Amino acid sequence: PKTVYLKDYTPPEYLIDEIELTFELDAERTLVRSHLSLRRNPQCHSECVTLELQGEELELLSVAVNGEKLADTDFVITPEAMIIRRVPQDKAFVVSIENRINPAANTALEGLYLSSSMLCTQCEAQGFRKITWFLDRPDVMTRFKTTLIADKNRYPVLLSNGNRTGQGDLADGRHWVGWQDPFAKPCYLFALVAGQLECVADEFITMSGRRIELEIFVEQHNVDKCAHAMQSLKNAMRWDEETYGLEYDLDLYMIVAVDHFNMGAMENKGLNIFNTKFVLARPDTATDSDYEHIEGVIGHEYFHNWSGNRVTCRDWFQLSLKEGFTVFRDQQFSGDRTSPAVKRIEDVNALRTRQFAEDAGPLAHPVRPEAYIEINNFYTLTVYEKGAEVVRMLHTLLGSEGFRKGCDLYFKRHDGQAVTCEDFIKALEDANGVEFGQFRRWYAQAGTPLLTVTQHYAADAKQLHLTIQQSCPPTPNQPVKQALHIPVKLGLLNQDGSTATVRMRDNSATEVTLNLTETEQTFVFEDLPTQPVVSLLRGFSAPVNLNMERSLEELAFLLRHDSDTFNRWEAGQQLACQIIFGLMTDLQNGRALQLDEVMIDAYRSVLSGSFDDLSYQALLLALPEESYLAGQMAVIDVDAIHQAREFVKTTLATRLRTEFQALYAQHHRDESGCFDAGAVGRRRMKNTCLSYLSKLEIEDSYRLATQQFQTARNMTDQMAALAAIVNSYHPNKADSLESFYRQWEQEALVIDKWFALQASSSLPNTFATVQALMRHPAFDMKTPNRVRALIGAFSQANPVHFHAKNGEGYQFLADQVLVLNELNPQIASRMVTGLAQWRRYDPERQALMKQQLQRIVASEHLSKDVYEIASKSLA
Ligand code: HT7
Ligand code: ZN
Repeated sequence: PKTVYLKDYTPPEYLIDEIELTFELDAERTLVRSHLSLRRNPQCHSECVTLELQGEELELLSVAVNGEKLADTDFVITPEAMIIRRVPQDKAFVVSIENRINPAANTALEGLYLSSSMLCTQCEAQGFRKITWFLDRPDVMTRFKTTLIADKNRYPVLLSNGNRTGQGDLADGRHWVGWQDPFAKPCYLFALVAGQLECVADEFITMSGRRIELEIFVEQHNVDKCAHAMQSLKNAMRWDEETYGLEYDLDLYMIVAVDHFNMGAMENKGLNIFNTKFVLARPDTATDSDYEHIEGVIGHEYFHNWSGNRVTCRDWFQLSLKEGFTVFRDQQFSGDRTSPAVKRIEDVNALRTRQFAEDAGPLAHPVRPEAYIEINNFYTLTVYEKGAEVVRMLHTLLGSEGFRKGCDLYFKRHDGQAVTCEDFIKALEDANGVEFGQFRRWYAQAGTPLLTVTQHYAADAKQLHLTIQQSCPPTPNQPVKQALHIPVKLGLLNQDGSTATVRMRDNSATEVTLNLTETEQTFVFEDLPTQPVVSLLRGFSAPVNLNMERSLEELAFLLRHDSDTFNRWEAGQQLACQIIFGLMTDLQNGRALQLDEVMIDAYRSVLSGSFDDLSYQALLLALPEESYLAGQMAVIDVDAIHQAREFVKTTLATRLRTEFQALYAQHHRDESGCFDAGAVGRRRMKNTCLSYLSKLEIEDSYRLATQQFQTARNMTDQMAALAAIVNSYHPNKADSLESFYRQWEQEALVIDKWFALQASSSLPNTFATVQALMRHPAFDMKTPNRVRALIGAFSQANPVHFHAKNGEGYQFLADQVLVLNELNPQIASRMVTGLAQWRRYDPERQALMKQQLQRIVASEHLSKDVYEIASKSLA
């Protein structure tokens, strides 16, 4: 397959000012008629007189230029394009095309497809070319006029981008609706939806007093699960006005929820299409985390209206321009809506466990990649999450006001344009009169930098000398790394836990941001009568690994006293990590395990502390995840990690049982339907206690879990109780799973939870359960949410069983990848990532994983998606 390079970018030879699209919709035979108003791009001076339009898997009926039908000799159709040999050069012209497509056969869910009985589209990144021939690239921005025609009974609702311009009935039982989008947009933002849908409507009055109609379309049985999504949308609209001064531009904002979707949601102009998972919520069907994710994703897609739609990407290498920036914006929004401390910890946790692994493996790539085979493979944690960290660092360096000034200039300067990451940085620079020369390297250089920190306290001079070295391991195609500009936030603590003043030369403050720009730099802090405790990289001010020697006592001290909420949590994580790694060494050397009292005391003090934010307290009690611990090891030993971590959890539960029981009782009350921070926090604390207590494997805990399971009136509590039952040797496990299934059989999203919970259990026989679940009547390979719930959870959230020494997990995954490859290449290639980290394991596992990757690469009919991930993993 062909590789596309950023260095080869050239502007388009033609532009399409307008498209008139007509769809005669039918599940199996949809007719597409399109009139493209084209002209030569004045910026492009090539001599070429041909026109090449992208199109795939289309049946051509006719093509004409300026109304004259083309003869077979006037054009060529290849599997990927239509090449018209000669088109007018000196004036605008119209290309008219008629083609047919089969949405029902489209299991890849890209282009126009059938989801349950509804027709819908997904055009990002290159799905429009599966609808009709077009210049399918984001720097071609076009005004769309769309007419949808369909059977009125089967498809009473017909939606597309922009404003409704007309509608009417046709003689043959069909009807039509016309749509016009006044904003020119790239075709990846085109959307249509047709189906039997109910509309939940509301309105929003913008800051300038305009009335916007808000409409959420769902299937009839989901109408009672839209209130939270609607409220989230209104919250997001208000927040973007207040925080960025950005107002919505059309008079109508529509969201449609579909069952079959490859990702979370899509920001099509005025017509967002969402995975049902990120719309539907009722207290008894969705957990508190689901509620938070819905608000986050609704916000994310809404924020794209400016960061992505009004200002879009010049080419797909610039994807992080819209995605990194929009993730940063949705993180800010969610932090403001819930708890900034908790949100930051959750985001960093996800970044460090997942993105850092990507950045350290064979699929590592810069935030702005330089080459791809299949662009769909580059909707990655690096482009999204690391991209957001890069924007966050710019925010840190400029401060809120400076950042806002820069964004104002960016949106003003580039409104209606398709631009680059460079344009974004330039706007921030110009608005603030600063220069980010070296900082740009964050966009081009892959890999996670490592900061190695040493300190020296000179008592007589009352000075602390802090030396920070930066390095970055090589990544594919980038053997040598350059120094980055890294903002490092720092605070100092006195021995009694109070804040020490940070004095550098003539400046003093309670906290500073150090600008690390060299490979090694020493910073001197003055006027410190006693040696302070350093709190470094506060708020996780840069996406780096930190290597700084700390005693358990020092970490316990920071866990008690650090005023930075992120670093306080981080101290607890590092304390747990050190202890777990010590226990793993004991295990490997056959020594009896014993938990250090420092850990027990530290957890006791968290349990007995007084916290306004109970969600934060619950996070302080969460042990580092197995995947985070794995990321810290040279050779990952999944069994030792699991055993050592379980030992810590069980010992904490045993030693602090009274405290856990008391807190459980204190926070246990029925607040179903209540989603304020207080109620969510109480549920989090209570369920954290339940999770610890279930490790005791005693009658008392079993009773607690059963009681909660049977009486819960909200999904957070019911799911937490079921998890406690499923992840222990609870005697009622089978019955509970069965009754849960029967209770929720009709709710697909709840059944996804039921699959995922079983697939991720570390208890014996899970692999057999997974195999049985693959044959369960509710399992369906064509539904991405189900595939992620079963195959994804098993291969990505069950290290002990997926990495079973006999290789059965690997073989299972490869089998499923090959089946999925035929149905849905995007989902198939996402599943391959379970094997990508093969070099991190012991030689036996390496060989087994590699063998499955080789088997995948050698198989016939491999999609570009799967080929790229599997072959790069092996390279
Ligand atoms: N911008 C959207 C990306 C997306 C997507 C990409 C490839 C294939 C399917 C897709 N569905 C949605 C989502 C977002 O980041 O907002
Ligand atoms: Zn996005």
